[in-house]
Amino acid sequence: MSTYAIGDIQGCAGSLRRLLALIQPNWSEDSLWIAGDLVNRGPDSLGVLRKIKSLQTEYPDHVRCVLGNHDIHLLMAHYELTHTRKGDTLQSILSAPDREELINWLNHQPFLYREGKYLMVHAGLLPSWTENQAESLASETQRIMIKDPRVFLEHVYGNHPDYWDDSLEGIDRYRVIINAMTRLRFCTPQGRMEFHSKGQPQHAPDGFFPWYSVPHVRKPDTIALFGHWSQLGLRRMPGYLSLDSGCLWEGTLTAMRLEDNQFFQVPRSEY
Ligand SMILES: [Mn+2]
Repeated sequence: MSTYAIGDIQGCAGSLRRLLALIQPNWSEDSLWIAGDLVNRGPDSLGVLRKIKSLQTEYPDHVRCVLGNHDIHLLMAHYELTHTRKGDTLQSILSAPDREELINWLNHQPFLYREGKYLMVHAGLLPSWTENQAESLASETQRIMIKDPRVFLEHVYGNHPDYWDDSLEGIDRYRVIINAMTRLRFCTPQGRMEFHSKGQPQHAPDGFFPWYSVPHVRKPDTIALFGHWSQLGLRRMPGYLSLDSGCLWEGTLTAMRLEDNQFFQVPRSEY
């Protein structure tokens, strides 16, 4: 039984095909975990979304996926709450005959997946969150979003408040949860988030640190899997595994086998 964790695919359907051919999952026992940002910027967002949806539909207990910031951007574009931006490759999905089914499927993906000692999010976790709290905040947010995605997403964009407080309510509460789980790279030891810097972890703005390098209250034997940070790249650290090996940026697409930390890589492909 093997679990393969994959970082940001971002529409690189050809690389995904080659990676699946390389690892050849045995679907009766192996699992595939995907750390979000299935779509956008790469050449075939529609192909990736269809592939992962069909795999999860066929093997629901073996394919796990969390939402990333580009996936949220797609949902917002679908509900006409935002315009697509230069460089976006979402139009193929928005024009697809199966658009409604694809969006509905994406809408039902969680912000966090937890199994055993692993917690998978797209971007990060705040230092004051226990693993139980992070899991319950993620499912609370998902429940609210599923109820009425258009109304929920209309107010969810924004950088403030930029810190967590247990007493936060309403849209402020969900904005902090979603920003941490889908956009976070740098924060202060107190958990104040910064959203402008995308560079290498050593280039943190003054007073900020990579979120995984400040002390967290989570149990030390848990491992957070995340993507979102191509400048950080594939990196194994005590308690953390960074999975975005920059497929989109001339890098590679990586599957890390969690049981033995062996990794499998394919190069970026043009289709
Ligand atoms: Mn991302």
